[in-house]
Amino acid sequence: MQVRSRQLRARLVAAAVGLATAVLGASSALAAFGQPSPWQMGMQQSVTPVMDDIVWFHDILLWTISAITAFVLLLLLIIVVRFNARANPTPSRTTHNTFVEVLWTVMPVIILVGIAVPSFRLLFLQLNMPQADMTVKATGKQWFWSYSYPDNGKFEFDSLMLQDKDRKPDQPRLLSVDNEMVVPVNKTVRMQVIGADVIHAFAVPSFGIKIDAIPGRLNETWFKATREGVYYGQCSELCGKDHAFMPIAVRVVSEQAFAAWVAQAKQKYAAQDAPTESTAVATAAEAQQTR
Ligand SMILES: [Cu+2]
Repeated sequence: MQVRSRQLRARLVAAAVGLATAVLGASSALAAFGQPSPWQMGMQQSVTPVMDDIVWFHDILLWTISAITAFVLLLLLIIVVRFNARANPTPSRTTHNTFVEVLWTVMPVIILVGIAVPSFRLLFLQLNMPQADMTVKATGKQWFWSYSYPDNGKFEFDSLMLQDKDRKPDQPRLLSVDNEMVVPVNKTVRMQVIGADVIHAFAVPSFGIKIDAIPGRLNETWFKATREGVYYGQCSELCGKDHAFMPIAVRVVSEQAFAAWVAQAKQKYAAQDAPTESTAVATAAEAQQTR
């Protein structure tokens, strides 16, 4: 019997160790940049100064609210244990304590002001656009994104989610696209975002950006990616039946690679946008009909 219980204990320990390794292993999977990972805790890894600040602010707030919650719980427990009817049959008739009242008014004010200062600093960082090195315009459409690069030549292209059959093994499902948005590393990019049909939202978690794409209104935000790689985001405003299938993929590359991509993109997308012979004929025919 004793042997069996020892075996059982050994098995439980092994299971616990296994679980702990799995959890630790999963948290080390957090090292994956630009996309969510299984068993992820917390937010995606940051690659921009704004997201660094968001993560910092989030962590500070989490510690603050945890401390406040623990403190209130402690007070409640003390009251439950020490001042219940059995432990304290004749209650005190105190109704006032000026010191305590001042304390519980002033302390929250100090905490809120302490939170407000970094909060406004972060808002300012997000909303006050620094001198941009280049601009990318993203247009939300049902249900894909179009990108144009007004500073780099006249080209625009559509970016559609890859279907499973077209996906390579290293491309994440529901996030990979046929034509990625490409930007250079360590450059301040001004993002102009607009909707072509309904309201969408352009969001890339590792960049710390999320902004509505509204028809008839040009919204702006910015980011400065400090690390090369592919970063994924999704439309974050319910926009119709394929809302979940219009991902955003941003490839951050070196300046030289970006220049090479621009040169190639100009040709590739200009060729696609140029009217083909058949559409030209159709337009001519239409023009004649309306005459
Ligand atoms: Cu959308």
